[in-house]
Amino acid sequence: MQFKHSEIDLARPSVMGIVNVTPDSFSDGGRFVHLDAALRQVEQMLKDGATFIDVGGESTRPGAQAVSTEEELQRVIPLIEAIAQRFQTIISIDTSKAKVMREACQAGASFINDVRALQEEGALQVATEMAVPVCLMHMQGQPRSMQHAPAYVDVVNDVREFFQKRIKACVQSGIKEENLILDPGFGFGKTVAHNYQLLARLADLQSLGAPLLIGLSRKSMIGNLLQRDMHERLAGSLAGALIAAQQGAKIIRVHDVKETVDALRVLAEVEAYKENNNER
Ligand code: 8Y7
Repeated sequence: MQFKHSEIDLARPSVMGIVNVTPDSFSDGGRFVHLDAALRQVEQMLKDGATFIDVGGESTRPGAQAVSTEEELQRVIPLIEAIAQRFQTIISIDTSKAKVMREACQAGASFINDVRALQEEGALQVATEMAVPVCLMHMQGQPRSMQHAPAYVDVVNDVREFFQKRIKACVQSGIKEENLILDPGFGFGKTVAHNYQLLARLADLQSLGAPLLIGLSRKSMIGNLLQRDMHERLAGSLAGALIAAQQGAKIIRVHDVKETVDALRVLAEVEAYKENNNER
């Protein structure tokens, strides 16, 4: 897959490190202290083997309130500029807003990660103009209310049909099909059962032809199943990452880069033997 300054081989899964710039993270010290901490986090993630850094300034956690465009820009643009200046990596902008997409790409982002799959006003047009790879994520409803009563006929088929429609809209708008990445959106308008049904049949989404990105790091599908608090979900998250990678997921979005890279390396070693008659 071709990015602004680099090409990524998606034959093996890559890791995307999550860097959130949301209000709780600058409760004290203000924006400069925060920027510095975020840069140190990015540096560590890159040392640990991340290929992508996903920068987000809108909280999309269940129940989260909307953020204004100006606030979102103030959160993400200085960080994207600073990352682009210091590091050689692929910066992903996690946003649904057209203006944030444009300014983030101008500041150095070369990947758009949109949990609303380019359905907000102007987003499709800007993503087309920016001509960067785009992740289209599936969400039912909106973050504020999406977990109230998620319902599907068949979650895997419904998500697949959603992707077919969005791929068509994107291609009609002029986005190259090879620049599209799909994500089932674990936790976004889905019960725990829906999430596991999707994970169990992730391979079924492969036939749409686009690389799959998945994010389940520390999510409630892990926490609820295991009865674990946020900071006790690493083992469950690693298991989920490997299950997804074994079904062909190409980009794994995580908080714990080092551990995920290690887990994927063990899988890659086994795959190498399998592909070579159990020899290396
Ligand atoms: C995802 C995501 C979040 C995901 C993609 C969290 C921004 C919630 N989750 N983007 N964003 N896929 N593509 O817990 O699963 O990280 S935010």
